[in-house]
Amino acid sequence: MKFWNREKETMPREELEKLQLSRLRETVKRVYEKVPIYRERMDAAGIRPEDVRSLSDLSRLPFTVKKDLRDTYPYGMFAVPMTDVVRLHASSGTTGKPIVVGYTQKDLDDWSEMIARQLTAVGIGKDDFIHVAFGYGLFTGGFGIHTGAEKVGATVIPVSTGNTARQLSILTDFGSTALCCTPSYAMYLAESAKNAGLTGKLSLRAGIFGAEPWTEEMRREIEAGLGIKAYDIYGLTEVMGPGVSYECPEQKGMHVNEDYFIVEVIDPETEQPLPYGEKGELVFTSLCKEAFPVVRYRTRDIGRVSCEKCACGRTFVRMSKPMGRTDDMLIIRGVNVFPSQIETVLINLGYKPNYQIIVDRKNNLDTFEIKVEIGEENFDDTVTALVRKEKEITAAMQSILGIQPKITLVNPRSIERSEGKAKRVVDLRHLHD
Ligand code: DLL
Repeated sequence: MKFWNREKETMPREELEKLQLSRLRETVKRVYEKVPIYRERMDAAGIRPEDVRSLSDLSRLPFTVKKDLRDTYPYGMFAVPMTDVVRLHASSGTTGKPIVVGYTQKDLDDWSEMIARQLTAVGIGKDDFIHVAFGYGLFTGGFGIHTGAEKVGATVIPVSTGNTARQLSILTDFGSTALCCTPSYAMYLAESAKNAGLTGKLSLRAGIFGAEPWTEEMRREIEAGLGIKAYDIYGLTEVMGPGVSYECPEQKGMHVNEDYFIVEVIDPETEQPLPYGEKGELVFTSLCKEAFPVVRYRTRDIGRVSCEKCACGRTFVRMSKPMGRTDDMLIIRGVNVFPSQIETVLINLGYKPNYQIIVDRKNNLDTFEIKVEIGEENFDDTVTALVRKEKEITAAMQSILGIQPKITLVNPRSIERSEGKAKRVVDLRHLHD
């Protein structure tokens, strides 16, 4: 088993919790002194930094939510002077202002350490050519992975997104051995490689994918399509970017970098902490961040955390793949629907995960359509065969979702491919409000 930092990654729990507590106390003290919104909230809750005496006191601190970051746009939650900030990233909200986060040089060093941990864990190092097809820019994916990849001494190819034909020639000519991008773009690259007759001709052997939900079924598709092992990585701009948690070769959840973050699980309705093992909203507190510390940041991501021992030897807890976001979940005619359920059904029936969900409202009733792309091989199918397929998908969806969508089969390659995060859902209901 390979480790970038064995001492930290396998730290006995007791020692780790001691370290977490001292770092938590420092963080809380710093935000109280430097960031007005934290001080106001803590004063209102009647808690002072010195009241944090054990890790369980964390649950007495107020939550931080995305709106707080918007309300203090752009730099209102920074805890160091701008002269110490060496980089900014931002997350583009679909509505309103983006949120802006900053990093000191130490923050960037810590971030690359976290990426280096995963790369090393999955056997990517000096000998590798890492093809980074995450976007470089305000999005954290490109630069985040980049510096960690340099840290392990790999040859980094900063391709960024776009121009799939060029991506394919770089993959081929430069001999990329590892690929980092969104899972939906990895699928598209696999499909494009196949169409270009490149299947089996690439040197790729591993990939690290994240930034959007993807199912185990999708993992198998990517692995088969590109002939690689595919690993998951999780993170979010507000908390840091990619690398908050990472999959090890056991692939039974993502290890949270617990010397840098504390993860809690809460009931999103009651806001009460839940024991590890139960499903709920993930909440993160940073322990080392200087420029943009976060205390109890509510991610809206729904998942589970397991503290069972991992066979890899890491003592960090593992989080499940986020099962969707509280704000991604669709409520259609009163039924909760997650796009990941739809993806699972389609792949299990032998379709590629090229689909789009369209929700609208007619005569005060929700309409629910799923466009599903057929494969090239079905292009010449008879109408009867296609109708049979639609019926089969409809029945499978009905049994899993508990609600019946209208299934529309569409031509191969007619659903727009994404270079970054896929846009699976078109919800038009707000137009009628
Ligand atoms: O997506 C950071 C990132 C870049 C992660 C590259 C991994 C790789 P945001 O754009 O702020 O940051 O989006 C964060 O994306 O709250 C999750 O809902 C979702 N997400 C991120 N990673 C995963 C994953 C980046 N592995 C939001 N599985 C998060 C499922 C993920 N969802």
